[in-house]
Amino acid sequence: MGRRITLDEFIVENQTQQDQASGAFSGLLRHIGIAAKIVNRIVNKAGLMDILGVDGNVNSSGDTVQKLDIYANDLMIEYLQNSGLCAGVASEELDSFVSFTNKFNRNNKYIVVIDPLDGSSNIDVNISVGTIFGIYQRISPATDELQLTDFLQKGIHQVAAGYVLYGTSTMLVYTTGDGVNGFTYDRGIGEFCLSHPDMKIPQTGNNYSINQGYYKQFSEGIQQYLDECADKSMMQRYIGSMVADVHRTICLGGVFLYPRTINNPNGKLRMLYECSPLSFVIEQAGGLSINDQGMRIMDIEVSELHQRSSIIIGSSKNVEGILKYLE
Ligand code: AHM
Repeated sequence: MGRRITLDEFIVENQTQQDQASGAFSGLLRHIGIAAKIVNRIVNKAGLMDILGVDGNVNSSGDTVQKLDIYANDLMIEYLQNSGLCAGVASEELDSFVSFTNKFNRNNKYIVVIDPLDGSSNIDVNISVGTIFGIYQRISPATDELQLTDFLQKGIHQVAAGYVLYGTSTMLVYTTGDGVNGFTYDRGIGEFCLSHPDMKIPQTGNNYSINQGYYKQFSEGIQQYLDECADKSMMQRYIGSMVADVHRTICLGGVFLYPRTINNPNGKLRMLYECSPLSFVIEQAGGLSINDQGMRIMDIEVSELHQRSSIIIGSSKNVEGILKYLE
């Protein structure tokens, strides 16, 4: 077996091929990779440390905070700050964005949006969780303070996005707008190694992924679509960790849906931290991502940090096939 390219080597090689990839941008991706290794280590031995269970608080998005959410959040922010390459971060776990004010960071042109530990309610029962990130260029001049508008950007303005899946193996998958590549963590050498070059989602697939328990809360159109899936005996698969459900969808084809419900009339998932980054990845892999009104997620205006959205994301033919059921 030949030697595999490491994430660092891949980033450096790509940096020379891409105009937009300055050294700073590549360094930022590398630091996300380093932080992911540490989160991975902690997630792996969470049961041995006193970091399972709830923290006792509710975050800005209204979710119960797990101890590991806080741990992953603090760690990611610390690494992004120490990278000296990022001007600030908005996290699903924080009410507001964080501006890095030290002299190494304040003039940087990139900002990061992050869901440090997606699906964390699954962690206590040893089910896969993930980290999701998106990188944007700031809008405000690098000499000024960061503004809220630096973060309220549509998905199409992302310069990179990706996720880390802490699953049966740990994978980092990312795009810089030139296809999608996946790296599997090799514990023996402590490196992410290229294992899934140029990932492509099948154009169509037999899996559909949705929380079927909300059936009665969905619109009539979504209910009809689900009835049709059942009539065709399609495979229903739902982990309840978006990263894991979307990763399976990329690998096998099919569709992941989190439509509006009565309890979540705007959808549950967060535009900045979950929907936009994963939409960028899936589009780059050849798939589609829309909301349940048929609008492309990446084109939707973002007016608040914790804006929620419905989402239908997956193989192009599956997503196109759902359009006729939407209002
Ligand atoms: P979290 O950020 O609190 O972990 O919530 C996000 C998760 C997603 O990973 C997943 O797709 C969804 O919530 C599951 O929601 P539900 O339990 O309503 O099906």
